[in-house]
Amino acid sequence: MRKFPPFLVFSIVLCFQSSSFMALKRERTLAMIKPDGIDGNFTDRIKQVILENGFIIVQELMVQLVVENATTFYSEHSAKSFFPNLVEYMTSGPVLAMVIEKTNGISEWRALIGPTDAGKARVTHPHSIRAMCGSSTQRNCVHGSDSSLAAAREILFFFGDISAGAVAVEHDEL
Ligand code: FUP
Repeated sequence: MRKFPPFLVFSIVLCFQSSSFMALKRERTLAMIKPDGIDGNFTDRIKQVILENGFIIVQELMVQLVVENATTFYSEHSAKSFFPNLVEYMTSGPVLAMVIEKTNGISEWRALIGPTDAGKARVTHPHSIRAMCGSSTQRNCVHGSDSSLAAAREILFFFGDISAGAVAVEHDEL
């Protein structure tokens, strides 16, 4: 039988282990139900989808964002023409922020929510959450972090740094 040099065998095993480890990484991400989702009474249905798809909800917080909060959260879009409308919408009512966790949770949650434009989502991703409860590009009902960097920043925003002016709202006050 042909013998392979030990360093080659070692490298192949290492590559295999690290790629399978990366593919099975448990991740936390930020899921948010936006004002139209809360207002339309979609909270329970969205949470049901989250749990049915194997996520656990680690933490949750219902908050009323103020302009400063929404401006910071969406700062990467601050130069865009839609930004003032986005901030107005995001401060128009309470949002429910959740830290959710699953293997490959960041991409899994993004896949579940569907495309940004809820109108298009209804055509191309009819089973997505945005197709279920969103109505446009702006009023798209839910948010999901798009990278591990964004997930870390956004989780910190709501669950580490939230003292910067947002008002926590009890569920039964709504
Ligand atoms: P997504 O990651 O799918 O939430 O989408 P983006 O980061 O591109 O956009 C963030 C938010 O900006 C969207 F959820 C809605 C809003 N938006 C608009 O209102 N108009 C646009 O043309 C694009 C985005």
